[in-house]
Amino acid sequence: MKIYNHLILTFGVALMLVSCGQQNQSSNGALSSSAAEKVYVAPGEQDEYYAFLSGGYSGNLTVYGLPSGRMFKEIPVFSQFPTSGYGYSEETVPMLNTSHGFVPWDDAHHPDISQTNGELDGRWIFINGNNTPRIARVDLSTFETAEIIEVPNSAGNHSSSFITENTEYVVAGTRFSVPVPQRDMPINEYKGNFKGALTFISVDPEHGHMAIKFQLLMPGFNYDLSHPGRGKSHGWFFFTTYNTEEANSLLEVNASQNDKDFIAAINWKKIEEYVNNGGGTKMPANYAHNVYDEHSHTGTSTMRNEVLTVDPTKVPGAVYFLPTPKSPHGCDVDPTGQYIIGNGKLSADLTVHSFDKMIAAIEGQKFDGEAYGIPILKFEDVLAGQVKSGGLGPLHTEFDGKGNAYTTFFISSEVVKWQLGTWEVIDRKPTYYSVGHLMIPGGNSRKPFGKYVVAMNKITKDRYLPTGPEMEHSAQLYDISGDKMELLYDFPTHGEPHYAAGCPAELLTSNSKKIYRLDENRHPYAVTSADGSKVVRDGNEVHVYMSTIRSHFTPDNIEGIKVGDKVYFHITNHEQDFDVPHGFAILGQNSSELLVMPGQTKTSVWEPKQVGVWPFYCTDFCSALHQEMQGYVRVSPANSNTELKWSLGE
Ligand code: K7E
Ligand code: CUA
Repeated sequence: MKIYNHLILTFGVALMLVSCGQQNQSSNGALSSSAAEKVYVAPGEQDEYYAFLSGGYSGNLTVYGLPSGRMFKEIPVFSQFPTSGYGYSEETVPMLNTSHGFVPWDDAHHPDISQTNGELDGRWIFINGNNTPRIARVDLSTFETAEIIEVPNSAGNHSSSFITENTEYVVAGTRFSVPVPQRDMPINEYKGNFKGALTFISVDPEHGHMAIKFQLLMPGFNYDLSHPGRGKSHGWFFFTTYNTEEANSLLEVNASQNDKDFIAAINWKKIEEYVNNGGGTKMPANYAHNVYDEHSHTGTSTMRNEVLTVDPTKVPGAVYFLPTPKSPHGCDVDPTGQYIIGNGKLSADLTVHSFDKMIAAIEGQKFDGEAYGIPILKFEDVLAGQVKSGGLGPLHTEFDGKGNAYTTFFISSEVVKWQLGTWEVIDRKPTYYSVGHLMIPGGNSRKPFGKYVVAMNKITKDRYLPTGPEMEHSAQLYDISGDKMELLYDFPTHGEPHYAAGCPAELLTSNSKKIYRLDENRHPYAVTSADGSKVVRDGNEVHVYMSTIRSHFTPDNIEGIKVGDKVYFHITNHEQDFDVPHGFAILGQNSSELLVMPGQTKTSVWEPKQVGVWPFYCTDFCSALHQEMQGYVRVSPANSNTELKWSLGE
């Protein structure tokens, strides 16, 4: 009970600090005019970096330019998106299929760009869905979601989606431990019975296709964040844990009892070898694997029914626990792969573990007991150093590649710059307010681009004109090219960005697709020439093979549709010029409009419920005669004999 009171007191004081801090910090005054020059990208000029910010509860990924903070695109990933028809068009509905049925939303936290030899290669970006555990792969030539794989035996897929240094694996770690396999059992029998699945998903080096290689069934802790080893520690993966108490109720108190939780160090190379030699246990599972094909412009969903699980105690030398104070959140590895930083969110100090010391302790067999058969190393044996930061509530750390680290502090609302090796604090700057993650382009690779850091703040309050009770979250851009950080700019963000990933613009611009080639379109309902347009009835299903070009639909008059029909509009955009989409909308459409890219085919289903003559039109202002880009569908009573016919220009 004493601890309980103490905690309440600590949180109370912390909360007071948050609110006082915010009131005092709001008058930071004007910045120097050189700050304005540093973020000004003149009309017609382009940004130096891309930044991909997770959308949190928007389920999507947003694309920004740095240093301007201009938003370029919202990429729909886990959420339906009427702007393009994603998750509404027949071709993209399968992308959101899961073992729980169609799930048109998720909570997306951590984007990570693919790497080769520990450096960003700009081919794909991965992102996790927390709520209904999924990992998505977005193609960085099209900026579209190319694949989504569901993660069975997982819950609150949070310590995800981080990749190894040659994109061998993307990991998905469970936040909540659950019964594995899922079953009906009393919640208070959690302790010792629930499991935490850490899933290693292999990535095909050529096509990027994902497949679950194995799931490590760990003790029933909460696995919060993770990062891969790199350089000397390549082959290992590190995960922070909290709730090593295995509490199942009032976690704010009951999961804060232990002075130290763990960072789990996983030698995935060793486990890979074990499973390649026939190790592991196949377990029935049920999960969806959804793949979008760029040539048929169509997604397909396949249900998988088996997963390979590994008991960590069966692979000696593969898994160790590193004691880490105190309910650590972020788990970050420096560019050399030597230091593993645990951000104990209830501690003021940062804990830095040494990879070399960890290996020496393992070789010396110096253990401090075990947890569920997994050896625990001694804190002092693996500790490289502690950063006496003077901040409160450390969450996440990034690196500039010049020997410095930058850590966010949620409670004291600041970014603290410190030096690797000396653990000395060099600089600190306030954030407005309550910062979560931060991002340096390439900051979690062997080669960071240490010019800017973006801080992603949880509370916006007075930074922008008020917009009622709900304010968008706010990011801040700092110049980190000098010894001291310089705050340059605030910009609003969409949803709730947790983490972000960034890269130099030229890594992506030369591969960015401009059109889909019509002669490569293999959609089964595509019309690749306007005279191929037709309307085909099959019972009460009607397929309209329609094409678009500035500024008409072919056909634009259709008769013979009846109430009770299910009408499939398959729209092929015949444009072969960059940035000329056409849209399609029809009155009473129960899904959404479609936005069809040049050379692409998309399908919208329409089930007319009322007799009449109903217009359709193009939703994207595509030419001076865009308003003329329209047509009519005549809908007759269900029992009528109106002849099916279609035309253009008659
Ligand atoms: Cu928001 Cu990485 Cu999900 Cu910390 S997590 S803030
Ligand atoms: Cu096509 Cu407007």
